[in-house]
Formats: sequence, structure tokens, C-alpha cells
Amino acid sequence: MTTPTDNLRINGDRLWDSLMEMAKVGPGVRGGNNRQTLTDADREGRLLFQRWCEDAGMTVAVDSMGTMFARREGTDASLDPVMMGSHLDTQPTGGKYDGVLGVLGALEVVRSLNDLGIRTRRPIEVVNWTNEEGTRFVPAMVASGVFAGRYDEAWAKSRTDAEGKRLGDELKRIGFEGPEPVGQRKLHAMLELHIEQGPILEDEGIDIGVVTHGQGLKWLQITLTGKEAHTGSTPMPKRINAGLGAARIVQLVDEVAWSHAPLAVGAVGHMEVYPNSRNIIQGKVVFTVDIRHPDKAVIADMDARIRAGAAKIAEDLKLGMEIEEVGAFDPVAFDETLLSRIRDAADRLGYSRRDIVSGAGHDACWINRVAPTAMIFCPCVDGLSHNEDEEISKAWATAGADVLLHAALETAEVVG
Ligand code: HGY
Ligand code: MN
Ligand code: MN
Repeated sequence: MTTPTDNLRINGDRLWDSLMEMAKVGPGVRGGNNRQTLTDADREGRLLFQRWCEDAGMTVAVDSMGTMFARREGTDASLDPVMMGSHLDTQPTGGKYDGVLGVLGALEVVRSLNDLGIRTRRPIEVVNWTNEEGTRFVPAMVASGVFAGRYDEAWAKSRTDAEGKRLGDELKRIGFEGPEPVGQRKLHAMLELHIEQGPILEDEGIDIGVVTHGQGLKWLQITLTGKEAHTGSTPMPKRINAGLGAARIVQLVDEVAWSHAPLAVGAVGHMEVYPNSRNIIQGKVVFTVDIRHPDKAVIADMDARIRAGAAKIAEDLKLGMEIEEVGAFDPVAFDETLLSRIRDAADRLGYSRRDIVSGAGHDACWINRVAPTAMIFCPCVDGLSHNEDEEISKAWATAGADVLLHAALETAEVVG
């Protein structure tokens, strides 16, 4: 039985134009973006988003972690809203779509409902979560983590960037420390549209990823302390080389991940070496191990083996070592009711689909703790992300936002 709303579609051209407009804010050096959280570029992007939301008739609230909630009223204000959102902050060499598609795709859903004159019983809220990327300030997904009760707000605001600036101070500086207490805002459900950031959908020629699970993650920050000395005149046996220790631990992380092939992943993305002079043996190295897997027990095994192996390497090389867990979340299973709405929407709209597990972490992984949550993926070219060459097609973006429209309408309940 078909209904009047069965074949509704968003305006793909308008969505694409908004993506390209936002991409001009905090440009990268190779066509992507460097709009890191709580920078002036992030502030500019937030203000543009806020103006667009207000132009679409929404009211924008900001909580004390800077997360933005743009609200479209429903016919029954007593009901908890359906949230749709993601993040506008990017990696330092990020793409134009990671996170941004989820925020602007949700805005396009609202713009389309306005065009179509469709009202919903439940309010709808479009959300921009602060600091999803966790690059400038560790951990990732920190604002959604505070909202879900995983992190203490004061602790989150105490996190510092490489220049020692505090997250809380930067939030104030850009004028986005909002009055609303974090986590008090109620929600009925949350949907997040995101690019896959992996190769599966494109390789299989599939339009829509129905994200059933998010894999678990652990970030270990390791500090190795050796002794700075002349690279020319210090005999090899006398060297206490922190850089050598870091290199051996990077190799260890790779071996441990491969030992749990094909699903485990492990790498070191962040590394600071001191004093970083060509002719001084590295006295200190600070780096972050990133390990992930859909099974919590495998993450625990990788964690234990890396800690033990790193301790042996440090002992062999006479290095001091500190390990701090700076990020972790368990694998998540998303909400089955929302997942079936996403599958039905893709089928109704004629889009191919497949269930998929998310390799990357997302705000939805934390919000899943406090309300029914699910994600929709669209393909990305060569599965590439966290790279300025990240690319998607307008057709992929449109399909993802079309499915988001229908899943949101079913959840927010169309009136009349
Ligand atoms: O690290 C992640 O998975 C996400 O991109 N913050
Ligand atoms: Mn993202
Ligand atoms: Mn990302």
C-alpha cells in the first residue's frame, strides 16, 4: 500500500551547493578542509550553519560543550525530538564530507519538509556535535561522550591541544560555550548520515550502507624517554634512543593487528619527537596507538599484547615509558527498529543497500547509549577519508539524504 509520502525526495542540488559552500570555510592545502574544532574556521562554519538553520525557520540552541541543536517544531511540543546530525569539525588534512554530509544532509531534510509543507508530530533537531575528530583535543567524540555521560564535562574542558590551549578556553574564545547544561536535552531517537570512509559500498556498487554496528576502539598514548645525545660522536652501545623504541612499537602494533586479520586494525597516526633535531638522538617520543575491532575481547587481547611488548622494548633499550589510555569505546549495536526503517526507505526509493559495520567511530556510537540510534552510509571514492582527496558523488549524497528523510519522517510521524 503506497502513501502520499512514499516517493518524497530531497533537493540534491541544494544539498550539494551547501556542501560546496561549507567546504570554502577552513580550506585545506589540496582541495579538502582544515576546519579543526574550536578554531576560527570552526567558528565561521558554525555561524554559517546557524544562519542556514535560522533561514529554514529553526531555532538554534547551544549547550555548554558547544554542541548546536537546530530545532524544527512538531505539532506536539510535549514529545521528545528526533535528532539527525553529525559534526562540522574536520581533520587537519580532512575531506569536505566527513561529518559535514550528516549535518547538511539533515538540514536539507528540514529544507525539503518546509518546501513540501509537511508537518511532523515530533519536533526535529539537526545537531552539530563539538569535537568529533579528536585531533586537536583528545578524545574523539568528546561532546557526544559528555552528553551520553561517558566523560565528565570539567575533564573534557581541561583537555589541551599541542600549544597547551584548553578546550574550555577555546570554546569561550569562539563564543560557543552555550548556556544549556549538557545532556539534559531529551531525544526520542538519533539518525546519523555519514560517508562510509571505507571501500565496501563503492566496490560492490551499493548505494546505501545500513550501519548495524560500530566497531570498538582504544587509543593508548605512549611516552618514551631516552637521552638526547650527539648522533655523530655517541657510540652505538651508549645510546638510549627513544626514536628506536617508538619505531619498534609501531612495528609491534602492526604485527598484533595482522595477527587478528581480517577485521582488526592498528596503527600509530600521531607522533611527536623531541627535540626533533637532525643531529640529536631522540630523547623523547610521544605517540598514540589506535587499535580497533568489532569484538571487545579482541581489543582487550591487542591492548594487553601491545602493553607487554612495549614494556619489553623499553626495558631492552633502557627507556622510560608511560602509557595512558586516552580514548576507548566498546563495539555498539544500533537500534533494530530504526535499521528496519532505513532498509524499508532504501527499498521504497529504489536504492541498493547492504548491512555494514562502521570502521570509524561516530557521535552516534555514544548517543546510542541514551536513545535509539542508527546510521546511514553513502559510498566514498576509493573508500578514502581523512585525506584531502576524499570525494563522493552528488548522487550518493542525494541517496543518503533521501533515505535519511524517510527514516526521519517515519520516526517523527507525519501529520496530515
Ligand atoms: O577516529 C574516528 O574513527 C573518527 O573519525 N573520529
Ligand atoms: Mn566523521
Ligand atoms: Mn573523521
